[in-house]
Amino acid sequence: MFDHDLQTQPVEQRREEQQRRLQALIARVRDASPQHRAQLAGIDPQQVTLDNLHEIPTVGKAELREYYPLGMLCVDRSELRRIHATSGTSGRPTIVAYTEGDLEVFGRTNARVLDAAGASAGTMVHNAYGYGLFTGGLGLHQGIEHLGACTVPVSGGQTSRQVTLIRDLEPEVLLCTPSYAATISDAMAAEGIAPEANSLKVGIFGAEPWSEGMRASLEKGLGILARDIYGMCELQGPGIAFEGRHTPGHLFINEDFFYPECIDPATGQPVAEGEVGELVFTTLVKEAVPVVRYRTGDLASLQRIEDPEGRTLITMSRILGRSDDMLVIRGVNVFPSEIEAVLLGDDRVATAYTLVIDERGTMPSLIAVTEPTPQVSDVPGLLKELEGQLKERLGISCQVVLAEPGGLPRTEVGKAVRVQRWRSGENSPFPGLLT
Ligand code: DLL
Repeated sequence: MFDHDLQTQPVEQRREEQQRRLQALIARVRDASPQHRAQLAGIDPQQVTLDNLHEIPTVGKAELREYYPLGMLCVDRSELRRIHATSGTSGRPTIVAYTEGDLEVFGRTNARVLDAAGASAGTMVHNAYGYGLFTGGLGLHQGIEHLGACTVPVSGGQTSRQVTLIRDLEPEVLLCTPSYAATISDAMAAEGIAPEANSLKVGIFGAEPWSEGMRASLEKGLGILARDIYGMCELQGPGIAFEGRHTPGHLFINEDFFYPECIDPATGQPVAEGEVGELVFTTLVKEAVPVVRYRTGDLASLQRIEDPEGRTLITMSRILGRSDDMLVIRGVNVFPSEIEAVLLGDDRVATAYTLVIDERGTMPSLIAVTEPTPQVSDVPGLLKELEGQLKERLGISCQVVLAEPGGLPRTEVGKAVRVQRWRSGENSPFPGLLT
């Protein structure tokens, strides 16, 4: 196991180190930037412990925006080695920066991710996460090099070239978003490459939500083991947490570098182990832009498990949703991942889908648009069955509509956009969708 001693050390021993790192972090950043000064005013680093950390105020995306671009920087500019940013749906992107030391941690934590999925020195890794300001491509690249494996730094897009490279270079590992993996899987099928005939053994997918239905579909379509990776730009990028080969559903958190808490998003109070709440992280060793108690907006639970491979790192569940992407349809909370789980659990429809919130009437209603696969013979029966399953799972009705095969947008670069709003007076978001 890569970094074996640190990944398997006794929990108490790690806790002592986390405690030391926490106090050193607070002492180091307290006066280092205007944001940290405001957040940590009056706090004595010696008094901060892992047990009372939750009394320190949190920070969130709003602060990162306020101190844009580098107002949270805690080192001299001359110490910076790289800049990354989130795409940002509107307005200013979030800028993050890395020192030499931060890049070393970036590589090391992502090497743990790759190792847990079965990669090692000598493995060839097809890296189709986007390169550039997005942290996915270069972050995992750093991990592959750290592990001593070989990178095919292809980035996203140009799917037919991706398929050619996979066929000709025979990599064992595929890295990309789950939605792009679905696009690659469809393109391989269209070229007549059977799942068992490709060289791929494992895919490490993340950067966007994906369900167990999507996992099953990717594992079947690509003939691989599909594993989850979690991260975010504000903390570092990829490499915060990862599933092991034997622990699907549980992501080990690199907690010696990223200390996790789970809080009730409404009250801010810690929730019990195993209970769902919002993840909050403190970057224990980050130098350039450290964050103390960063609210991620991501909902999950924390749990200690027995790892057959011996890791003692705490785990998080897969991301169950974001505190801000929950749809409220006629008073019912609906997470897009719930709908995905139903649609992708059915072999008769394709992995591409989009949700339309129909806001033309007095009350919004939900339409799921998907595509049939060639084996569907009874379309009305299929729609009725899917609508029944969705009603049972969501507690409200969701109409299901089929687009022409190939009619829905496929992800090529960036993250999948799964939810569209259809407002009064607008044309249907998809040709062929009922009006
Ligand atoms: O998406 C970093 C990353 C790159 C992670 C490659 C994994 C692989 P951001 O662009 O800042 O960073 O987006 C972070 O994406 O707060 C989650 O809401 C979501 N997200 C990331 N990974 C997962 C995942 C990268 N495995 C935001 N499951 C996070 C669900 C995820 N959501």
